[in-house]
Amino acid sequence: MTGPQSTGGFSVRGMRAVVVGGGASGTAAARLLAERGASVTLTDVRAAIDSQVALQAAGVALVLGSNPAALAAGADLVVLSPGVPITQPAVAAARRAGVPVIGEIELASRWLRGRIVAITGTKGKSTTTALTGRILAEAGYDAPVGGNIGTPLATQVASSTPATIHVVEVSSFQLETTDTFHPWIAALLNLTEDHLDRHASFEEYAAAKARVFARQTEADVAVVNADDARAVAVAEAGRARVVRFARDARIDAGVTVSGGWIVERGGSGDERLMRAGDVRLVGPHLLADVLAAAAVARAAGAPADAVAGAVSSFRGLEHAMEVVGDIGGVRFVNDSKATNVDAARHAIETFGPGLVVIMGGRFKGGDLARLRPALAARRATVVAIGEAAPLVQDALDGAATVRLAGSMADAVRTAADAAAPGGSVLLAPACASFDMFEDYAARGRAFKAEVEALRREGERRKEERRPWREP
Ligand code: UMA
Repeated sequence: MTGPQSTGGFSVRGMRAVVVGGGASGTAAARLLAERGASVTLTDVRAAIDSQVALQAAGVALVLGSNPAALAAGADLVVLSPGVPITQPAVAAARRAGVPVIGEIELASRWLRGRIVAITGTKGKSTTTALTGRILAEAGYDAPVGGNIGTPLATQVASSTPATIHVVEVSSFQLETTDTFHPWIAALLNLTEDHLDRHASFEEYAAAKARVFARQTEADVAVVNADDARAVAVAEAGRARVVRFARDARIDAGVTVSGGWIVERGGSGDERLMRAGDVRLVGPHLLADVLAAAAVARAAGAPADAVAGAVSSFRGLEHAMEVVGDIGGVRFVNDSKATNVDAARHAIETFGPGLVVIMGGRFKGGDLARLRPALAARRATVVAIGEAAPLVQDALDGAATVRLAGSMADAVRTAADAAAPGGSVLLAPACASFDMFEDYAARGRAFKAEVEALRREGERRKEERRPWREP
């Protein structure tokens, strides 16, 4: 077990720090830098940002409407929000001028006093991160959850103690701008094509993910999915002790399912952690997330009853295979988080015949045609939305009946019309949301609101059909 992450001597006192991006991450970074004595300027291409007033009150100067290259190039330190690519002109100018450029995760991690558990992978990060946090909390640890899941790591610095275990979801965007980031336990859940609109190639994306292990030593732990050969290769290239979890592959050691139990397999046999049937999440890919969280939490020292207690009471995250409701025998499921082709395929494979899938949005790359077998096997209907609708239609026509919809309201109604009782309507976009929504959460909420509107309409119609009676 290595000690806390803190690199101790890092100071920004008196430095001119420039933060690029004024969303959640940049705002938290700017506040932290100001608290630590830097002279901070935050820049955003938007003309106005939500945190404007709070930032000004914290002494942060704002440059809005553009990200001037000269501002970044004249700084002592540039801190990036994950949504800002390192190839962006102002950032590239800073790098050319020799200014250190780091991300908010890297910045925050330099000041943490506790240890870091980092969870990355193409899919399942948020579910695994949330569940790991719950298991560790159940085991009595101070284990705040943050990072890509929503709460910036920078907001955890002030309350970090040597006993804290920071459970951090890290994206490839965040890992790209790390340098000294050193997780005690790092997990790689899987590795498939994603974010190819931002990373130049799959290799570059995989290299960003591999950075989660880069600073680990023999005293650290690398948790990896034994069902994913590419992920295993990346984990094994690091120095940390590798701990496996597997839903399908046969493993000699690690966390897996055997005889209806989730077990930890070791030299002295299988230790039963909990009954697999007590997992409340929908879909085999979410079972893999449970195994990952159990493996991470066990490596951190959690006892079996903490795993069983936290997992059996966990009903999953909003927008991740979230069962929204049932209308006329049709189940509506919100998997707005399925923003790439593989995640959508996993979601689709969870269902039986007669499935209707709402798909589309802003295309991020990947091969949509890979969904054809799963859709054909379910005699599925696809309702295509957003910018990618023509791409979806071209890629899937023939394997599924494809219909087009101009809005989420239209999509939910078209999907409901196409579905038969006993069937399901699944929102699994395989695309990003930014063409129609602020983010995937807004898309998921829009889906749920439309399902609710549909349910109310149905009830109203039922009411109207009732024979009129004298009051
Ligand atoms: N901006 C610029 N210049 C640019 C690009 C963007 O000024 O060149 C500005 C935008 O105008 C905007 C701000 O930067 O105001 C947005 O920053 P951001 O995109 O980094 O978003 P944040 O609100 O800071 O949220 C980020 C993560 N967003 C992304 O990685 C895109 C959130 O992950 C994370 O929860 C949050 O930090 C806290 O850590 C979201 C996400 O979609 C959930 N992640 C991707 C995913 O999971 O697939 C990686």
